[in-house]
Amino acid sequence: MKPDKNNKRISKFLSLVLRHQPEKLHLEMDENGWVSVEDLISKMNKYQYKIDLSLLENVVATNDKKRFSFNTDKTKIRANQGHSIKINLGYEVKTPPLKLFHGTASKFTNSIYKEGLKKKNRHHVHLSKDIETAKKVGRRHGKLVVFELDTTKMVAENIQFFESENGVWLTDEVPVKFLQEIIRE
Ligand code: HQG
Repeated sequence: MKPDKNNKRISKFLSLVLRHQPEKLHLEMDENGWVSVEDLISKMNKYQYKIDLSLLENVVATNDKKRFSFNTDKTKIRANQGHSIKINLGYEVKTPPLKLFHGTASKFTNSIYKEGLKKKNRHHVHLSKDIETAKKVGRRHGKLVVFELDTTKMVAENIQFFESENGVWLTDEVPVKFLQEIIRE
């Protein structure tokens, strides 16, 4: 298998166990989402994934969306965002850029216009800093629709934002009144 293909396969598996199902590998995860690197490597090797620390470092460093981080001494690893399991990422409330975007699909917009953006099975609603990223995120789901958010009004109403380690903006929900549709393909 080509190295980049193998990296992708490992990255997908890491997303699964670090965001959604640590129990699949019987990994112990702390309340901030960290698991032991040593334990992860040893259990992945027992589960059809041939991996050592240098390959894991390579997967983390080359991941297209910087999905994972090590702690400073590289004894622990976690996913930066995107979890469905309950953990506390410990991100601090931060003032967002003036505009943020959310890419989605046309099949969801009836419901979005009724109830606003909801976090569904993730921890937060995910928002993009630029339109191009929002387009990519939205196209994963179907025919693209992009919303622009008026973050100034949202902050004025005490809605909190967080920025993940890899530059994704997160919030709990976005009521309809803050959404403006800017693209429908
Ligand atoms: C939609 C990827 C109906 C929402 C990306 C989205 C991102 C509603 C879908 C990250 C709704 C959930 C997250 C409502 C929201 N009614 N549908 N009221 N409110 N939705 O995948 O934002 O590759 O959980 O619009 O890059 O698409 O995983 O969220 O379409 O950063 O690292 O429900 O996932 O990163 O879909 O993507 P998702 P998302 P990774």
